[in-house]
Amino acid sequence: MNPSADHPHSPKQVARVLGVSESSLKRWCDQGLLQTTRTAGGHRKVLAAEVIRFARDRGITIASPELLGLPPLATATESNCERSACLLAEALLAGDESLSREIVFHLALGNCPVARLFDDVIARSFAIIGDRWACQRAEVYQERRSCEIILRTLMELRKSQTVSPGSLTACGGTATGNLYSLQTLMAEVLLRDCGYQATSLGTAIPFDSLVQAIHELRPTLFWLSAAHILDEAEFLEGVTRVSSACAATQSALVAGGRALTPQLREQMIDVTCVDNMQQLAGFAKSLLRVHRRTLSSSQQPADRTP
Ligand code: B12
Repeated sequence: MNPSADHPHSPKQVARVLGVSESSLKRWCDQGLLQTTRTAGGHRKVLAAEVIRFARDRGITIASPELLGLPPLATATESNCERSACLLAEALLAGDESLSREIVFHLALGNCPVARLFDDVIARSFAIIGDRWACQRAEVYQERRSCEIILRTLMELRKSQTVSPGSLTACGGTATGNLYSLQTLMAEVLLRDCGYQATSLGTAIPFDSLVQAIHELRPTLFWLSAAHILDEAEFLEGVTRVSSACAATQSALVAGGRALTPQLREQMIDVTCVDNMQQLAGFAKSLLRVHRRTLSSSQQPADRTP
């Protein structure tokens, strides 16, 4: 089955996908709740993206996602993530925003942890797109358009997140010369998912300004995203200043990105370097536990201490 968004499905097939009766399905189409198209022969059809949108808006669990070419919801297994990454790469290269968005939300609202969605589905789909570009089977505009689609989709995911007031804070971004925005937005959405009041400061920020941000915002956690480094010596000098600013404000400093070679990591003092979003989630959650423990022990009434 070709799982593209514009693959039309008959009401009978959609009823099976949603696990409902054909009559209910036809009634929803009649009521215009489910957008349909007509074939040349006048038969009603429903597009995959519309089925996923309808199910999500009505809180209907998709009984047979595989009939839409989507992986089963239940488990974020390796093969499901691999299949979703391929599906997403095809949708992005085709510029199909609605299917790309639905795939991401389908997984995010299913049981796929956000960190795995970012590492094993979205990052992997961009590796596929990067390989296609590298062997001239994809155009630069397709790569850039894919970035824009995923940036908008992650912004929408961010909008659907709520973080309770008084939560620990986090902020971060990329330094001068680094134009990559996907990774720092991912860090923001992931840390919000972990319960932090997290804000991405954006891209290509001079180190002086990053240092100023740390002193002014005093985050519990500060992240540095390094997908591209213009000048390694300058970068290391900048990281040293960021690291001492974090020491002064007791902010935990974490860095990630393909440009962080092992040689560079060795020279980055008091910086926790991670390889992916799952490691960032692990780091953030352990920091949260430490803070909660400190908080609860500081709230212990003095007289209760033995
Ligand atoms: C999209 C893209 C761009 C876009 C980015 C747009 C955007 N809005 O972000 C733009 C157009 C900016 C770009 C520019 C360039 N690019 Co480019 N780009 C890519 C592409 C296609 C995808 C990269 C991407 O965003 N992946 C999605 C992210 C989420 O995945 P990721 O980076 O792997 O990140 C994961 C982990 O590394 C980790 N992680 C990464 N960063 C961080 C940060 C933190 C805090 C944490 C916790 C984790 C973490 O978690 C992420 C999720 O798993 C790759 C191809 C590929 N194979 O990947 C080429 C690629 C990376 N680009 C490349 C190059 C050379 C460039 C340029 C230098 C080209 C040029 N000469 O101008 C410029 C540099 C621009 C600059 N000064 O910053 C090369 C890099 C080669 C190398 N040896 O490293 C690649 C591999 C293309 C190629 N095949 O040659 N690029």
